Amino acid sequence: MSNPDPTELSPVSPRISPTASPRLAALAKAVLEGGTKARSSLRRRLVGELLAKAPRDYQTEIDVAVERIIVDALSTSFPSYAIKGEEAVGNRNAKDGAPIIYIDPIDGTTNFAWGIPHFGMTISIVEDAEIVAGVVYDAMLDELFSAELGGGSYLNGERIRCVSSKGIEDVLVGAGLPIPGQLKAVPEEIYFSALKRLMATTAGVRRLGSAALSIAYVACGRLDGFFEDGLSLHDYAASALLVREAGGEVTAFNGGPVTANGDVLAGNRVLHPWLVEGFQA
Ligand code: 2AM
Ligand code: CA
Repeated sequence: MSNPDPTELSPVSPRISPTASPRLAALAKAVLEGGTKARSSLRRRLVGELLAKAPRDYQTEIDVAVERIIVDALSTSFPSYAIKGEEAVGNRNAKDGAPIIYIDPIDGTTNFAWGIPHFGMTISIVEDAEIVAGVVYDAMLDELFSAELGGGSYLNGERIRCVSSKGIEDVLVGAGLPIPGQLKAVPEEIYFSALKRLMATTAGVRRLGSAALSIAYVACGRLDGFFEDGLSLHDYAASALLVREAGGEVTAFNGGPVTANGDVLAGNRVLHPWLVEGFQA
């Protein structure tokens, strides 16, 4: 009897691209492990159980526990990489120019803390200032999104692509409803006028509560576009790669490269320029 193919022993390989690198497989395995913990821990938490990192910016003990699981899964496999987790559980520096692993153990912590079963878990690798690999996991639906630069975007092993929208009245767009202080790139009037324009003209606006999952939804065509301000690379890096590898666009609100403000506007190629117009004063 011949030896079994080692890739067949891995539960992740059928769920990512057939051409995925070992490092993407490692990210996928780590996020699935973290997902088991998050899924089994979901319940309404009362305010006394939450740590407020800033007003209305929460952390639960599960954000920390999941990040620990992910760091433990990755740190020995990637000894030369820097690690930057949102909860800073196992952050470490590395040599200048080393790749960086970004971890957001729970994206949509407010949903998670209130027991709402919609949150994402996301890990990405940035190398030479470029997002080169990323995974986003919906632990409640067991949906694993993954992408690698030049390798396409996948959802549970199936190739995904942005949809090509037709009329503006038939598009569904996700958007963040900012908490005070979250708007960094534009004044409130501009942000709310962009939202109002969508409410007046499109099929609807959705505020789902996880930027990582909403942007991944643009990649697979469940949303036509999405925008939110004040995001960090932890939140959006993997999803931005998913959209680009699915044939869509990800920019700042002004159509240029995303900056440290974290204003992220994702859309399919037809809709994206129209969304950018909504932010012109
Ligand atoms: P988080 O849950 O990891 O904090 C919700 O609007 C989306 O914005 C989530 O993806 C959330 O990520 C992100 N976000 C960014 N900055 C935030 C903040 N200060 N407070 C709450 N959510 C924030
Ligand atoms: Ca988070």
